[in-house]
Amino acid sequence: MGFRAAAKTGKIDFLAMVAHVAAIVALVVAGVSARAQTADQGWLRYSGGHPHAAIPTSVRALSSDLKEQSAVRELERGISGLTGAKANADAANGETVVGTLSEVRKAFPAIAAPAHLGPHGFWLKRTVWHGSPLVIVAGANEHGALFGAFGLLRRIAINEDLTHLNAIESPALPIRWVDEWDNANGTVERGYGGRSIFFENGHVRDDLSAVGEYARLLASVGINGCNVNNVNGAAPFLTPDMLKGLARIADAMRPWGVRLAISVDIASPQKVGGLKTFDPLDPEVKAWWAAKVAEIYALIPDFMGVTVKADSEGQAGPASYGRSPADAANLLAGALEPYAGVVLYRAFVYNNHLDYKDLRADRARAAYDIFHPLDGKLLPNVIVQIKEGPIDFQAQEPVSPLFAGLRKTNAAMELQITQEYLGQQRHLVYIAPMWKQVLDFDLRAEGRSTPVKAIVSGKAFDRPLGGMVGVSDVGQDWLGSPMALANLYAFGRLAWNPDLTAEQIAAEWTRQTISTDPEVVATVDKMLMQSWPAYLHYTGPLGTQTLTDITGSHFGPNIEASEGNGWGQWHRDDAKGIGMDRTVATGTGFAGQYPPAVAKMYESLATTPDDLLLFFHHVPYTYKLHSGKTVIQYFYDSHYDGAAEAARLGEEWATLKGKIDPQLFDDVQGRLEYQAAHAVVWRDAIVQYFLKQSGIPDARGRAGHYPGRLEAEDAELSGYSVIDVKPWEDASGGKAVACQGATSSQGDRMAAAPQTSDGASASGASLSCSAQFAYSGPAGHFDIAIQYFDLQGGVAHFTFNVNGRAVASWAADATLPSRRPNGDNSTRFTARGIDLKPGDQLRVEGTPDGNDPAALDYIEIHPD
Ligand code: GCW
Repeated sequence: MGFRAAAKTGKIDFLAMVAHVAAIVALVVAGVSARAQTADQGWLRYSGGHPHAAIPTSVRALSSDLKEQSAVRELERGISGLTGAKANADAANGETVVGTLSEVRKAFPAIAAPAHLGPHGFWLKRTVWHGSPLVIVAGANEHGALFGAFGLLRRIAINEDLTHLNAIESPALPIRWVDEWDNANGTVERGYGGRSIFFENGHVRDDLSAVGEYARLLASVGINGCNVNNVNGAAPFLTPDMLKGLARIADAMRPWGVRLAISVDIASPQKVGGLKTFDPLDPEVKAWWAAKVAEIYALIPDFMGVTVKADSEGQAGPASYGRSPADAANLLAGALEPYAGVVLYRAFVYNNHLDYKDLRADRARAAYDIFHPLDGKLLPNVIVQIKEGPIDFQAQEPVSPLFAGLRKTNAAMELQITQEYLGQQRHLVYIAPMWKQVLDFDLRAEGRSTPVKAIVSGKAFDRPLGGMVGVSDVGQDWLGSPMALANLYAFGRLAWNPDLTAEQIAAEWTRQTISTDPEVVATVDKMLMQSWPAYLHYTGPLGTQTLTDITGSHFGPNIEASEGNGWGQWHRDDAKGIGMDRTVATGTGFAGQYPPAVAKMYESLATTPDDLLLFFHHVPYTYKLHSGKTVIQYFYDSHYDGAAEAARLGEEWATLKGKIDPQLFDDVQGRLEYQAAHAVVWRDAIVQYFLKQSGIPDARGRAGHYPGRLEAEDAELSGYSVIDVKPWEDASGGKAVACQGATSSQGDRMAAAPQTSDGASASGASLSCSAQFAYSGPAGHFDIAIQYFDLQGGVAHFTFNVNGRAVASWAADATLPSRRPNGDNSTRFTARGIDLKPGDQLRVEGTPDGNDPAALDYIEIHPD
């Protein structure tokens, strides 16, 4: 879980601390890399303090089935870990028995068992048998029994009273998958948790122990499928060698009931099979797939199926032959049908060369326009996998209208657990509240209540299949951030039971992962629940989507990146107003894709909720929201509020010091400090951009005014030269300084030829630059934030001096996106508790390294 914190703090004695901290960091890093990757690092900690005499520690299975055996091992490990009692202590104290419902009936004929359990469901019962306690973990089948074991352990871990335990559960959705976007070379597309646990160097890894642990984590929350490879570039996964490796992955997951699925490239018959064509209607192509699928099932008898991305973002598809997605989906479905395999055909099909000038063009329309006409034409083992919103995992979108547009077709909802557009695990964003909004949204199809959760469970339109698919993208550091695991947990829990609330799930996760201390639980849950609204507030509210660099990192602010190109993630801002007109009357007509009641709501400005206003309407900046505020003022306010909310997350976490695991405390504290600083980068970028664009001042006087801020470009520079940052809004005032040979408006060629400093630096370094600021405020005690750009491709060093004395020094060694100075890598170091008086000289010295020119944006001085 090593986190290279990008936001740093320092005291006046910082230099002395550096060596000490470095030593600790080295120890921690060594410890982490030596430590195996296990599910215990997730929520399966099973740490003590839960005396549960009610649960006998003697555990046995009623059959030799693999999943029942896993259940027994997990119960032994979990009960002893949680209660402190030795496993299998004494059968005379009763026993915990695992089996299927029919096995249980046979073994305990006198006990009244439920007549029926839903598919994969379970029954947990505490009773007395021949005078001793008996706990029954009974599944509808062996898989249900395994889920039951985890269900029992969860109840112990969250301190439920189990004396009268008698519970029945079954999953609401049949398909509960995670998708991984892993590439054969070991990278993970949009993964922020390190390299692949499945692949390296073009092959399946030799050591798959992490895969087994991952499957254990997944099983514990009811997940039953895992697609292990990227939907992009999937052809190499069908070679004979790769299939053998994939069979080993399936073996590693099998004890936990997690079945393997893979992404396939629809052009594989040509790319892998050497055929001249991949036309889905060609008989040779059909035969090729039949043979390939037979080869797969010979190796992996419980193979679950395939996922397809076709005719989308450069992936080949049936359109090459004038065929429809139904032709391609049915081709694969036909091949998989004899083995009961399924096809998850992604509805993420759109033209990424749209004409920006065409006010009727709209990417949001694509999924419905393409798939609605195919309703009823897809085979029963095809499931259309629909992203939760019509664009692409934005911080906020309306629900995809396609959920209501397929009534004779199975549908699954795809969402992202990995935080591609939600701060990439560097920001704390608990996504369950957003998923809940989607699941609970009532599309009013056929004029009746049809919430998305009823559609994807198959109930609303009486479909046999349906589900939820979460793009998880774990790596060798799981999700990269320990708090982000709450999202993986929440995904599984919601796929099992979409009626749970986000708060309930947060509390369950916190109790299992961090502490059962009610104060800790309350604080962590509050933070989790605040985190998505906060992120929305500082990144792009009112339905503008995430105002990020959509053609690059998808991380930092970049407002115009979505405009003027063919990608269609437009918000259409200009000097007068902002928003996409998606109405039927005057816009793209997207609103009309919803069933009538919802279409009517979005068609009218008066009834569109404020939080999606700009997704559906283009309005002047002066347009008044339902709240009475103008759009522009809302932009200013929400960004200031959002940044303050982000800062509050850190303050709340600080109250947990001494109450939770110290390593976790420090790790998360570093991340939250970074997040608070990056929220300021977001705030300033968006606020200054729209101030300039609209020309309308902030009624509260904040936009464009930064108390205590001194711009680097106004400082006395030695060696540093002024650069234009791109996009301009990512630097305070649009400019920064870089220690480089020549000014580059692109931020290119940085640090090509660092200049010799004036020689007065405390470190005596010869290749550094400096920016000197004269302090003119009142005397006092201050925190001084130094905002700089931490680029990839080099580790620049900084020193901060007051009146020639070095008070802090640090390395720009964070792993943030981009090789150019911009909002992806704008970050800060805060020197705390510094005494200043008028006339003091503050100096930042930057020493470039490699591609990193020690670029500096500003310093900001605040009373501490
Ligand atoms: O959000 C976008 C991502 C791509 C991804 C694509 C998809 C796998 O930026 O990285 O490709 O969605 O969902 O297919």
